[in-house]
Amino acid sequence: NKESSSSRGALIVLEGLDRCGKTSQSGRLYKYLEERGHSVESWRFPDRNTGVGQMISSYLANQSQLDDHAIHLLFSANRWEKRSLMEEKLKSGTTLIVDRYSYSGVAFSYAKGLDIGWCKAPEIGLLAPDLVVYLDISPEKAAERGGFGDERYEQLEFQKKVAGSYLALRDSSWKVIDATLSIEDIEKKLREVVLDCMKACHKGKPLSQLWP
Ligand code: 2DT
Repeated sequence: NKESSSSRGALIVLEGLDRCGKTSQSGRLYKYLEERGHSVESWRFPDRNTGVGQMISSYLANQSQLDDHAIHLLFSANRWEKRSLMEEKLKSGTTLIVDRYSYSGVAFSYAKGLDIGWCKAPEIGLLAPDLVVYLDISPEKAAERGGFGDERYEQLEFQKKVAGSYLALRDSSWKVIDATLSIEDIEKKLREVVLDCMKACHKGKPLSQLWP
């Protein structure tokens, strides 16, 4: 029918501090949607598979040093190099579950002290998510979860600043889920907001661009 032939996928973004459970929840959500026959893909940023992604990866592993502005622009470029594929997928009806997006880009660089307007500028024109889910956990609680890893940024003091940045970025459209609930409860809440969003996109909610 007419509606299904023009229906598009949803751009769903998961954000939150390191160790908030984003990655395992996106995996569970992907499996759930896939098993129900939805066309869905699981994406993440940084996408470490591209040339830019490899530069980012070596920076995060402390194997290279870069000016804060330079690495910020690389993270943004890493989204720009995936933009056309992203649009193609969404328009052809595939829902994308994306682990981190422009909000991580701004939150981490702003936490270093860069100007927030400057941080947002290179993201203008990227596709705006249809849904942003924030998995909410305090930096202290996140740190208790077996500690952080060895990558740059994975330190309590810095994570506290990132939490502050996310607060500055959050708006009323974000769905905030308490990340200290059980895995199953989080999964259930996540499915609800995601299915609602997918329905709206199927019904013709237009794709839009950052920053709305
Ligand atoms: P993962 O541990 O999720 O792979 O993230 N980051 C991420 C930024 O500073 N800017 C960005 O634009 C993005 C997407 C967050 C690796 C680290 O990179 C940070 C944690």
